[in-house]
Amino acid sequence: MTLTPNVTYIIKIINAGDFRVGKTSLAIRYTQNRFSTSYLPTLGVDFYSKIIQFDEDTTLRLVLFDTVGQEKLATLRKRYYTGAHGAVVVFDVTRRESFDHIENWISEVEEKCPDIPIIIVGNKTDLEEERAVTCEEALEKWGSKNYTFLESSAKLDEGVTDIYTIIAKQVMEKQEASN
Ligand code: G3D
Ligand code: MG
Repeated sequence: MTLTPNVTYIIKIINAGDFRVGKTSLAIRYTQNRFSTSYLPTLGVDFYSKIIQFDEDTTLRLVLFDTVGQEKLATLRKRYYTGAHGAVVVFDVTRRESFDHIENWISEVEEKCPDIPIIIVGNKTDLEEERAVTCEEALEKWGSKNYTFLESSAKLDEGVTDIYTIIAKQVMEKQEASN
């Protein structure tokens, strides 16, 4: 973590998960408070940033790194993981396949960034009628001591702030413990 004027720490958060689960939408919702229905992959932006007041004397700049269509190209993802402090692994609650792939994404994150906090997110809860994975099942599988499981809707702005507030907290706790 780097010390800069006005910002106490810069924290790099990466996202992972299948294509179209809502990774970019979550990052845009959190940093710009909007939900874009335009064709997101063409944006070509690879990170989003937001400054938060963590506690009375700590200001954090969260830098959310976003894959821009590299979900299918493992070789392109290597550089992306470098130096990450935390990871958000996303699936789409309406697509079981994306839930089944969580394991692979976690393995890759843990291989490239051993020992960073990981939050698992079931996104698109607004599509309740199309749900293919229940909250209970996901919680049972991933809500263990090692991971935090949360649900969100980038569209309705539900649960989004929690994701990044909790991961920031976990990163800071880890940092304090290692100091
Ligand atoms: P990705 O970055 O993981 O590839 P995107 O995913 O953020 O590009 O989102 C993929 C599609 O899912 C987009 O649809 C986006 O609008 C939609 N989406 C993302 N989050 C939500 C959500 O919480 N609820 C619903 N209903 N849709 C969501 P389009 O069709 O716009 O490309
Ligand atoms: Mg994207």
